[in-house]
Amino acid sequence: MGLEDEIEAIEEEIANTPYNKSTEAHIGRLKSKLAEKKEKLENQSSSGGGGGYSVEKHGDATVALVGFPSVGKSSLLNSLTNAESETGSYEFTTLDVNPGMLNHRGANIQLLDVPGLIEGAASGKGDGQQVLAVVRNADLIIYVLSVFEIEQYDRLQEELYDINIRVDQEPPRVTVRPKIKDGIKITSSTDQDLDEKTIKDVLREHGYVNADLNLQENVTIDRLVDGLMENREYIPSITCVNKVDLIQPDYKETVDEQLRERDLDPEEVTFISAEKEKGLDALKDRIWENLGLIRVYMDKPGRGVDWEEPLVIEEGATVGEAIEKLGGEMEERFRFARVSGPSATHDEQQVGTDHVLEDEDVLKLILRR
Ligand SMILES: Nc1nc2c(ncn2[C@@H]2O[C@H](COP(=O)(O)OP(=O)(O)OP(=O)(O)O)[C@@H](O)[C@H]2O)c(=O)[nH]1
Ligand SMILES: [Mg+2]
Repeated sequence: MGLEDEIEAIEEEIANTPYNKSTEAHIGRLKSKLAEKKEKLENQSSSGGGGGYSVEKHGDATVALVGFPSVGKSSLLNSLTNAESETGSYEFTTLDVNPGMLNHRGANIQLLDVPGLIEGAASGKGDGQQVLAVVRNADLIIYVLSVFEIEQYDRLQEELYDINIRVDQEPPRVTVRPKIKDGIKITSSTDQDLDEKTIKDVLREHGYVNADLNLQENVTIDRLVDGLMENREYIPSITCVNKVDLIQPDYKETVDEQLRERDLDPEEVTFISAEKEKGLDALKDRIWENLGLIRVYMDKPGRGVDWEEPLVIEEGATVGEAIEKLGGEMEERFRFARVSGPSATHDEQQVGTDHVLEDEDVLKLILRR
């Protein structure tokens, strides 16, 4: 039996096994086996070459637009960035990943227009697997839905889950440390719904014989398996609904209802028209907010504060991390820094490398000669 057949057989068995206390450990073993076999298959096909759609990361962050064919991804990319992605009223216009750069609040955000992945892959007109692999590298996913096809959201979610992207999930708080003897020991900060046997069977299926497992959440089988696998990506998402220029105002309530059915709060969804360039500023702000970035304006010796091109770094970053991003010989020559703005108790506060910066701080580095 080939790997693909084995995977299919396991999937079928999982689907046909009712979940209850007496089958829990069995299902745990099956799901673990499935995860391991899928990883093996993935490694086989990626080492087999075949080119693919690798797009280099550029800028301060990378955002992937995902959606069915013809929902307006290319139109959106073109209206938000400097890119000129082909658009058309027929499907599968884009069969390669098109990058564009969006400059917003001083940050350079790389936007990737990912082709109509689903039908594209099914019809052989694009390589769905490889296209989706590009999405795995993104810092944020934008679901692009057309106003008349909100239900496509379900399918997009499934596709992303299948390629091991966990959208809007925190990584499981699971740590495992292999040992050389004494079997498997479990410590947990909370009560667990899973039986100890299930948890141990899952670990064994992943090849652990002796190990310390620490759980900081009440895990499900899926979360436990995810926590043990290294090929999962945890990426936040936002959703935008395009082509709103085509609906009558009274249809909006229907759309809202369809969103709510999918646990999407209409208030948190951005309604846009890529073609009529409506709602794009709101979308840019949402992108910025969900990337978790901050701007730090550098006060350069003799040149004053550069308000045009801030240093863009992750929320929670320290002065030390800012210096790292600046690169060069700053690190060795650093004596101390002066910070003004939201993170400072007063103007020009003297701080060290462990000071945590905030959005719109002004940073001056005092260096050794
Ligand atoms: N009315 C209206 N039409 C739009 C809007 N955005 C895109 N379109 C049209 O929808 C069609 C498809 O747009 P594309 O941008 O090519 O869609 P896509 O998602 O890139 O499609 P693929 O590349 O095939 O995956 C084109 O005819 C666009 O002109 C919009 O906001 N309103
Ligand atoms: Mg396109």
